[in-house]
Amino acid sequence: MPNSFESQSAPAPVAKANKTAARDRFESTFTIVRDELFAHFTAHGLPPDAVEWYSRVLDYNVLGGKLNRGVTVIDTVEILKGRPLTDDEYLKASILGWAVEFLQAFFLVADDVMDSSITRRGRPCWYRQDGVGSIAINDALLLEGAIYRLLRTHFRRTPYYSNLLDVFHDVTYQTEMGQLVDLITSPEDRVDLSKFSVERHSLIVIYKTAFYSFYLPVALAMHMCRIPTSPTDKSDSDPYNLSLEILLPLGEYFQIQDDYLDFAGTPEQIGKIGTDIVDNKCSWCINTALAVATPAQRAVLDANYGRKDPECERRVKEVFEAAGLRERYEAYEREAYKRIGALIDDMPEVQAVGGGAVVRKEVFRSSLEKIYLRRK
Ligand code: GPP
Ligand code: MG
Ligand code: MG
Ligand code: MG
Repeated sequence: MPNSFESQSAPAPVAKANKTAARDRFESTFTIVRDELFAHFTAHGLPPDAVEWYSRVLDYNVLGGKLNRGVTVIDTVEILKGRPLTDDEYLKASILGWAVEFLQAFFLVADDVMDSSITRRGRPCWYRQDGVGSIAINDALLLEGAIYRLLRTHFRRTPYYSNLLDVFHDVTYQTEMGQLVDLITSPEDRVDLSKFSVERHSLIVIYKTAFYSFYLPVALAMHMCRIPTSPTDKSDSDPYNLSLEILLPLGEYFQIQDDYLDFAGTPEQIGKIGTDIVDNKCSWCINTALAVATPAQRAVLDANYGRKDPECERRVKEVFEAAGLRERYEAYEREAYKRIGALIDDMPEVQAVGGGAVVRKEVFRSSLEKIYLRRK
């Protein structure tokens, strides 16, 4: 009997082909970004070995992912404009898309060091490559610096340049706040499962993931389409606040998928070896298991969670299985999809927000469909 995931129908071939074409077109613009950044390096008189190092940093860390965040910027600009983009609009949207992918690369290089991860996107983590080690910290910072080069080159003369800078700075800071809480909730040497809670988990994942993965691509597209902000308007009528009401729950759902796949996904499938159990992470899995564990199971979790020992990890996984985590996750995913779908349904079809610009709920529906039932 197939479980409910397997029995879900696969995306229609045409939709899948469109998705691949959109991703390929976006990927083809990477050379523009790459060449520009090299030219800038060279103009500073950096020697060939430095340019070569930078080239490896970019190719290894910016490419190889799903590119969902970058493609979302382009998709959203298209939805907001309600027509195919001109070449200039496409280029601008793709530069913003790459800027988001550089932010993601910056975070992942640094996160893998902090989480002592082993593989990423099916290859060793960058810091574990021969001769890299702690140079990865500087490489992460270079990836971040590249964002502001790209923005300056392509947007300095646009009236919304400062909006782009603000949103990148705000979202980066929010992600770092989330990463801080993630890290201090999972000390290596003091495992105390009573410190975990669903409230703490929710705060961690909204800050460390939702702002940069879901709000950022949409907010950049909205700025590019000149949807006005109302800095004094904290109410629901501000389109950016309204977007957050959908995109933060969506990002929370996405990180819960990530937490679940850390336990249930195979490395071949997710491209990384899960480390949450040995890293003592306050993940959806441990919180869910703690809520239903019998006293005996709780004792096993207390004795084995967060220990750098494969046998301890195996015992924790056994409790996760016995606690029915797979079924509970399926139920969670169905509930999240329905709940977020209802939030989108309840929005007005089109929000007129001045200057003729509109926010359409298709923006949010498209983000939800991109991640529903994802297995990598
Ligand atoms: C995902 O956490 C969150 C990030 C990658 C943001 C990191 C933020 C920094 C400021 C560096 P995760 O550790 O669960 O991701 P993964 O499972 O991909 O390692
Ligand atoms: Mg990690
Ligand atoms: Mg992490
Ligand atoms: Mg994870």
